[in-house]
Amino acid sequence: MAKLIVNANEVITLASEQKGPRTKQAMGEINVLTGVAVLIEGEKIAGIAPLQQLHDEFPHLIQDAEIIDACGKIVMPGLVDCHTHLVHGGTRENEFNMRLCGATYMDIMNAGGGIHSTTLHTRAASFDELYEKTYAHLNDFLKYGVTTVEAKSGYGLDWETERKQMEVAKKLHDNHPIDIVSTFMGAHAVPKEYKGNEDDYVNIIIDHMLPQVAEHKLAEFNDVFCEKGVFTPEQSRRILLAGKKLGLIPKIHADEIEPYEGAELAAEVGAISAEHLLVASDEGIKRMADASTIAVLLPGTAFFLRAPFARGRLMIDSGVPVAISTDFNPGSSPTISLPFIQNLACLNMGMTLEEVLTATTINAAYAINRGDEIGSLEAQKKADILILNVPNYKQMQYFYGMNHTHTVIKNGEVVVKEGVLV
Ligand code: IZC
Ligand code: ZN
Repeated sequence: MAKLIVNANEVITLASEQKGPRTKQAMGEINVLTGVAVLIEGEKIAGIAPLQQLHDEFPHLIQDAEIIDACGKIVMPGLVDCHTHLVHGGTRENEFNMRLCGATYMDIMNAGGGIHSTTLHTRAASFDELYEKTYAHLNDFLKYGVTTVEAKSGYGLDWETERKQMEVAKKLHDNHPIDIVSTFMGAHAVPKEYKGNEDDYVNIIIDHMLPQVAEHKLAEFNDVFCEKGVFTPEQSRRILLAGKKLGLIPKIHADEIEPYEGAELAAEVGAISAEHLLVASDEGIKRMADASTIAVLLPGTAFFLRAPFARGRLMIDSGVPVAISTDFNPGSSPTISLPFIQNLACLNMGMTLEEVLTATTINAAYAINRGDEIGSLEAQKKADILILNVPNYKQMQYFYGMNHTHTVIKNGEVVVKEGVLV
């Protein structure tokens, strides 16, 4: 049966003539429609137009469509969270307290905690334990209006566990309403066993892990933590180019803690995106703009690590397409609230209310190579649609720290109603 959303005060479509990720002033053009209804057929959007026009174009569909009354609220595309470390064992609240007492993220990691701590917990967890824990996290994402999530491996640092993480993500993609897009991140840290022999681990990733990821189609992207004390730009380049040869699209954790020419490397290897970029150089930003590399900015991490925020305003003005994401992970950003991240981006990276919507929908979709399917409300795109409990989109960020999600429609099905999972 078709569905028809009526009585929306605003329908924010994010539709545009411009194909590809939005840049510069196009990031601010979100296309706010009034007086229109949204018609859904099966998993897809059939049309968005004034009711009479939909009646004329789709008489049979409209006739017995189920009516969803938006009651003066706003309608927009489902949010896309394009950078998370979704599948992981354990939590790291003790490290949070250590950081509040003065320890840094890197101090903790170098002392064997941080990513190494989560690796121990993820190795120890069974497939079913990881599946159940992550399923609960996904329910929370859905209640906050997120309908697609990218998920990185990288807490195994051995093949068996990396594979387990990606297979958990795959099963969740099949069974949970949220769509999951997988990224292999064997190069998230050098496992303790390889301290002093870092290149041996790099060779294992290149010769052993990447070919299996590609052969078994366990991921679409290949990500590296290019950071002082983790992987050098040279090691990162080798890993990313080896993956690219196998069809895995490069992504980079770039310039998160210390400047390391990660943005420059992303542009050089043709990465789809460079992520974090807290301390990216002017030259790196310029090269990303020239190469159309998407900047995936993660202001929750800057907030939680009390680090300087990425220069989002400068990146947009320089022509870099910007997406924003939670970076959901147990160390540097344990939140699933993409609406809160939108708020941080407005207040700390100089982005406008319109730009943060673009950055969490259509540009985020492009950052995971899904720009043709999701991220905007257009005929023939997936019916991933939110009804938010505000009368206009400007109130979303104005009433901050709240969850305005009222209804979530995923693949044409109502999965959250009045804020509650159905
Ligand atoms: O578990 O600390 N930066 N990877 C790179 C992270 C943060 C996640 C973590
Ligand atoms: Zn990350």
